Amino acid sequence: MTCRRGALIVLEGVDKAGKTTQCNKLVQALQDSGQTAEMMKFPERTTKIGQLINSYLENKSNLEDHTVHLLFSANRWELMPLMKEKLEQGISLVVDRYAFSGVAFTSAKPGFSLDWCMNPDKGLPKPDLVMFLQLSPSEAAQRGQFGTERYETTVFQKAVQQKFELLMKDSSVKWQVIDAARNIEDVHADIKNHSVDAIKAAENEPIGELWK
Ligand code: Z5A
Repeated sequence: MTCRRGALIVLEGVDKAGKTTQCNKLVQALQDSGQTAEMMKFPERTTKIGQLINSYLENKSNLEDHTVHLLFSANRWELMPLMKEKLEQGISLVVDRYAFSGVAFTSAKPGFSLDWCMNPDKGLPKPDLVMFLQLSPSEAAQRGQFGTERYETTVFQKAVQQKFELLMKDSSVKWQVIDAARNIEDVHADIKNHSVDAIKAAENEPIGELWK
């Protein structure tokens, strides 16, 4: 590695918590302050695997539950070389959902253990910071109706939230809970502060392996 590496920063959270809004603002703020930063999101719907996932999420096709879980994971693995390359070039990546969404959404379905769900993502680049945007169901409801995609129901989202809470107990991952009920600028200021610290801390550290 010839330069200081970039940091892998992930935003997770329930539906409508503001993940996409905050990822965009964070990348802009980092760039404005002279840092090299780019945004990525999962699922990345443009690849061949991503197109299968997109069709499933839009309820245009059905896939068996184990199969779709593995496709979500494969969608991360297919972008792993690019992610590593960018991090090693000193580019910080701000990522909208990652393996934690993968595990939380599938394990909220009947018959899936957390452990089974975590296995396919073991060894992916480990985030230097995962910020969980916390928002209650009633506050989320004030941000508009659920859309028409699969998983967008109150009951399922509550089950997902509980799975995220289990994942956050894992101290091998650096979690930071963010109160996402505040206005966009206040949430952004908080996220930016944590991110600047994470970028500094990651500079001289090797890229870790998730859940290994
Ligand atoms: N999924 C999976 O099953 N397995 C996996 O491995 C992965 C994902 C990676 C697609 O997600 C689905 O795939 C998702 C999980 C599953 N299913 N669900 N549900 P997606 O990321 O493509 O889309 P999304 O997750 O449905 O987006 P979102 O959660 O609805 O939105 P968000 O990114 O958290 O929020 P936003 O778009 O930034 O903001 C939502 C609205 O709130 C918008 O009008 C904003 O202007 C407003 N907003 C944002 N912040 C605020 C504040 N602070 N105050 C007031 N209003 C605000």
